[in-house]
Amino acid sequence: MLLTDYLRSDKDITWDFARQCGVKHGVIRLPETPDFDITDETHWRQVHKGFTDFGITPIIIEPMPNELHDHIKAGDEKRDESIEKAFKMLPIMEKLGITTICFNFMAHIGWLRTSSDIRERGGALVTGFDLADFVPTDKKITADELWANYEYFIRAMLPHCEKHGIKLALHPDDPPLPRLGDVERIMISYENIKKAINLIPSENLGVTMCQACYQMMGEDLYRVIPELAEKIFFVHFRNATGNKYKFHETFHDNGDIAMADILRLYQKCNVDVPIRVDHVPLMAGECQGSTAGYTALGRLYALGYLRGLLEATEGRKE
Ligand SMILES: [Mn+2]
Repeated sequence: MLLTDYLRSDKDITWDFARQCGVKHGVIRLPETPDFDITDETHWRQVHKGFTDFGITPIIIEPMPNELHDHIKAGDEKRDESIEKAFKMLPIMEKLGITTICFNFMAHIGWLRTSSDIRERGGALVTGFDLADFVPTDKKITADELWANYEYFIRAMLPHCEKHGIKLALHPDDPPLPRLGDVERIMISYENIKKAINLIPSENLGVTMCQACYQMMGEDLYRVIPELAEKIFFVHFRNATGNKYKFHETFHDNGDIAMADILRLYQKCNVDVPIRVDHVPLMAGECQGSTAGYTALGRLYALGYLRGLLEATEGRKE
């Protein structure tokens, strides 16, 4: 598999750690400032050059820029304009060799946790979710509306993705619950994900295998990974413990998933795609800031752990 790391477009210490750990390929988060125009090739080139000058080749963008995607998921009055803008990203990505977009279809409420100070091993702090602590918002959307909005989006987008060789890798909902208050959710089970990626048959539509989401759904990874194998475009190497109603993140070696076994399973199923570590603990001496789950030291540990497991399962590559 191809070891990557998730990097913001403004250089920070995680760029150094990634390079120092041997990462050469980036999953990049595009700038979300008003001066970055996602339809402007020169803006992309500037970001791209920042990475390549540093020795990191961007290959995936994650997430789909929220300035577009929020409208697309909600299906509001800015949807069509947003989809038109999304089309314009694709030829630019093609020119730059960025092949994949990791996207999700959670409307109004995205990745959600109810706490960020649960004690994990040795007092490291992790994020967690407990449905009992969830406070509903005034937002509303139904599963039927979401399915319609999803279909509208991929029906429009896929022909352009096919033309430019860009893959759409669907990330499951996190937490994978059917509703949070009046906000319903649809990418909450293997069955629904299968329905989503088969709705319009295309080689350019597949999944981001966020392992812990499937585990929290209650799915059997030893069934899901072999069945989805050809549709797995990208892996979030993530561990956690609990279930979809109540769970928390863990160190990568300390959750419900046997991580070495899972890497051997990918290998057995010929899933040879980019992989990145996901959601790490806050370790001693660090500040959380606004980056719960994405702090540097836990990531450093996770990267080394993943790199070691990859070498153990695949042999030394360089
Ligand atoms: Mn994930």
